[in-house]
Amino acid sequence: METTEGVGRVLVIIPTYQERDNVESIVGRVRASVPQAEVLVADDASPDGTGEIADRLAAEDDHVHVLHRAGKEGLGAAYVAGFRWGLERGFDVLVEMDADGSHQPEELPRLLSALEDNDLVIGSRWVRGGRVENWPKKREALSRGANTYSRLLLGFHVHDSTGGFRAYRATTLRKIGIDDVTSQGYCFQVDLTLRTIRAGLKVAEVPITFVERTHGASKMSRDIMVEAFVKLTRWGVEGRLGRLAGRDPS
Ligand SMILES: Nc1nc2c(ncn2[C@@H]2O[C@H](COP(=O)(O)OP(=O)(O)OP(=O)(O)O)[C@@H](O)[C@H]2O)c(=O)[nH]1
Ligand SMILES: [Mg+2]
Repeated sequence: METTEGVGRVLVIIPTYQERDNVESIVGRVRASVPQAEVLVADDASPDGTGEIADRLAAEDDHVHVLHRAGKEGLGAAYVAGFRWGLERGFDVLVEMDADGSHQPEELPRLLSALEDNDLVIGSRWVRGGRVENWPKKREALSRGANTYSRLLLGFHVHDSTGGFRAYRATTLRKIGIDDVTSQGYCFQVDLTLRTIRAGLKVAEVPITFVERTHGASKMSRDIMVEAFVKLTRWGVEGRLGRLAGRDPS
């Protein structure tokens, strides 16, 4: 069996909003795939009872925890709260993973072993060996387009900077600082990628198979896409102006 000893204590953070039909299965799969890791479900008071199901799972298993948040504040805010929870409790590695089954817990051991030589490991759909299952062509084009845009504009070499299946060392999060992160959707992932690279830390991409959700509804919205486009463009322009003026863009 794969161990996580090489990277220390691992916390897998799963943000949830209206994931009643997914939460039990995803938590169970994480516990089976990386038994040493602990799980934190960060629920934004889902009206469908996701938080109560998570409470039951936590009562049955001391490696499962629940962070109940007052209301829906977005993915970024849920992760920042989850990271803080884990950093305060001395975890060495903080993993981000969706609840909807798109990110497969069985691929986690590969991400964690890559973290032994890196500061951030991103599960990537858009490197050799990575793929998506059951995604409409439109979603694929959007994700590829957003990633190409980020890469060209921000000048980094990451192929899936919007991807949300990733593992951070605690030292990485402490160094880049999370207290002033306000980005929410895909933008949150790009924001933290950029911070990690600008801090001079090592980022690796590991190929994953991303599976479209089969239960529940997507929380992806027009606002999230607009936020990503506006912020990415701003960071790109600011970075270029900074370089022109001979300043460090960070
Ligand atoms: N706590 C919390 N979790 C959220 C919020 N918005 C989304 N999530 C969770 O974040 C994860 C990703 O959201 P999804 O709706 O799957 O978004 P997506 O993966 O971009 O969209 P699809 O590919 O269509 O599923 C899921 O586990 C959601 O339940 C939120 O406001 N608060
Ligand atoms: Mg999803």
